[in-house]
Amino acid sequence: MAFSWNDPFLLDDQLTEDERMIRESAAAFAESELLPRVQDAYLEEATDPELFRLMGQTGLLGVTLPEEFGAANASYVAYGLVAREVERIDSGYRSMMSVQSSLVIYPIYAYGSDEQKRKYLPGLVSGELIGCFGLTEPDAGSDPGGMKTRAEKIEGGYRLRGSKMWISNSPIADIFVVWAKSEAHNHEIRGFVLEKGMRGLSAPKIGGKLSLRASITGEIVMDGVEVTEDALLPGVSGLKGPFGCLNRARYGISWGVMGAAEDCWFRARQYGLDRKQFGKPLAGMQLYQKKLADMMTEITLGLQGSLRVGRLMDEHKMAPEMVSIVKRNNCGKALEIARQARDMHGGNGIQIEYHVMRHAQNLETVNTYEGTHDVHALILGRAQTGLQAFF
Ligand code: TGC
Ligand code: FAD
Repeated sequence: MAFSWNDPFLLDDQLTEDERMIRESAAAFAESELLPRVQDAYLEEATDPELFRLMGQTGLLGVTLPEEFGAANASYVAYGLVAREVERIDSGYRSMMSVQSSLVIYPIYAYGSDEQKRKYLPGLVSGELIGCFGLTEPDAGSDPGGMKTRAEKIEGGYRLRGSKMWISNSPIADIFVVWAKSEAHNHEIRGFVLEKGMRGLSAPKIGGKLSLRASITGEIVMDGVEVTEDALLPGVSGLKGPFGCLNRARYGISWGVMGAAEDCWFRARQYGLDRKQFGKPLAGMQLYQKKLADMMTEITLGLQGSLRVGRLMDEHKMAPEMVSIVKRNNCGKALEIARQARDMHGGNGIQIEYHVMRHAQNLETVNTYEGTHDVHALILGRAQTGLQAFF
């Protein structure tokens, strides 16, 4: 049997026909719609809201939802494959997709009322509506249980006060899934669905990021936003609400970062074949080959890990700690691979048209959001010792 250097463990053979089709359409979309835009978007720190509609038309949003909402009823493995293809171009584009799918569509689907599902899901799946997810606050990042946002009970509904920080998509969002401690529910954390234009709601952009520049990030400011009872997500209370969404988004990230890492690996290999120093191709040098071998190994193992967790998710056998293993490992490995690829490109590696430094910069964020590398280490430490080391 011949060795397939760019698919060493024959990942493709382990996919169903439907999964392969979704992967191919995501790859074609990424190549034709995302790749031509990414350099300008990154340099100009500009996010085109139209991309949500284009992703929706291609069937890339909320892929795991049933067909009644216009979605593909696909597997979690298929969702991971979409993340991998989109992040092969840019982590920011995958961020836009995964916030919409796992952090906005999923909570409305899993915890929402029938009316909320009917009202919001078709538009979110088609990309006509853009969503965001507000958990993090200026003083509550790794410790979301320390949030200060409050929902005060008023006649017929709630009044929300507080601010959320570092929120992907928020300045262009139509729909805001926000988490607040609710006075009427024993001060438990509850989810609320807010809409653009509500009095007291604003979402200023956070400018000046040196990472994830193709994905817009902002705050969510809630200055006494009054909502009716039907804005409350009725189906969940406590931190397990936002974490239920994060399990899915973190899992998608574990695939996505492998896409970015593969792009860096393929580019470094090609660069080494094309570029000659000391009279021969760089790819013929031992040190260069060791780096390529490390990339191939880590990516191959990382993809197999994500595939296994995806299959377990599809069989309803996922435990959050499994997701921590692949989120943490794949993000850390992808970041290291992108930094190596930048180095292997020499001076050219710092230029936008060689792509690798953009990936490396992006992966700094991806290693931090949705639970930092170290926070996932603490989750895994607690899981095997029974001792929590968070505080
Ligand atoms: P802890 O005591 O561990 O748990 C509190 C309650 O939550 C439940 N729970 C989970 N449920 C489901 N899935 C999980 N992964 C869960 N983890 C915890 C737990 O069972 C318990 O439930 P109950 O019913 O007993 O009350 O909570 P803690 O406060 O000690 O938390 C510790 C820690 C560090 C694990 C946690 O807070 C954490 O993971 N921190 C990281 C924060 C984070 O990931 N933030 C993400 C913000 S969103 C984002 O970054 C989006 S970026 C998107 C993009 O652009 O792509
Ligand atoms: P901190 O929690 O202050 O952590 C700082 C450092 O301390 C880290 O190295 C961390 O590992 C370490 N640390 C923290 N606690 C411990 C501990 N107990 N023991 C040892 N070390 C510890 N959030 C959302 O809600 N929605 C979004 O859409 C969203 N999008 C984002 C987009 C971008 C571009 C970025 C940068 C962030 C986004 N986030 C979002 C926020 C993200 O989830 C947080 O940045 C992340 O959870 C870390 O929180 P923090 O930044 O407050 O860091």
